[in-house]
Amino acid sequence: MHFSPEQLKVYFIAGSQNTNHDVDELISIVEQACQNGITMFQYREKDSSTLSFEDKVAVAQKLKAITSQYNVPFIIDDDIELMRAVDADGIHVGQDDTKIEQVISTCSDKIIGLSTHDQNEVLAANKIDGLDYIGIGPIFATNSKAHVKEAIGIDSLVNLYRLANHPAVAIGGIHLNNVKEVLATKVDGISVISAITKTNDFNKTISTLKGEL
Ligand code: TZP
Ligand code: MG
Repeated sequence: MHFSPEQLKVYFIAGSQNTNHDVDELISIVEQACQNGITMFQYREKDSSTLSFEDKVAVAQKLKAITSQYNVPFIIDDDIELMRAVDADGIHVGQDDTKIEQVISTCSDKIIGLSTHDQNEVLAANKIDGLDYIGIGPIFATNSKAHVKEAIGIDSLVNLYRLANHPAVAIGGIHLNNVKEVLATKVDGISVISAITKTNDFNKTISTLKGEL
């Protein structure tokens, strides 16, 4: 799938560890998120995940069948083998994951994303040709990621986004009560786990994350 920065607007991330290891619940949430307007989805099976590679392939195939109906790019977190097994649309890696150079050299046909946290990481990302977007965060404190780095806050987001020469998505602790501050920075998109996995009103939550409400 061709990448466009518009696809970053509401970038939903989830794996079975975010639904108490209930895969059916995960699939149902992704379907409702797609129906209500997410623009990108990342399957992130990490932290306390208990799925085998074969399990992940089976789940990823089901998720991709859903996202593709809605033209939502299907991204895999840090697993080139899984991405190839299901022919996902892209891959996202963090600084301690598969090396971005390896991703760039082997996945140039795919959408490629990289997480960044500080000025050095953003400046290093600026030099990477073939990188489609960066994540900047965590913006606020979050419980959704193990070994999460320190929250950087809105002012640092503004500074890092100004330095960045790739499109960027803000991530970490973004909820309906603070998303307006993040949208005001004019970053390309908002990325969330729990704001969507824990919502009971998908339409309101996703519209608010888009800045429509
Ligand atoms: N990377 C940095 S913070 C984070 C990830 C995957 C977790 C975001 O989850 P939430 O629930 O939106 O704070
Ligand atoms: Mg590419």
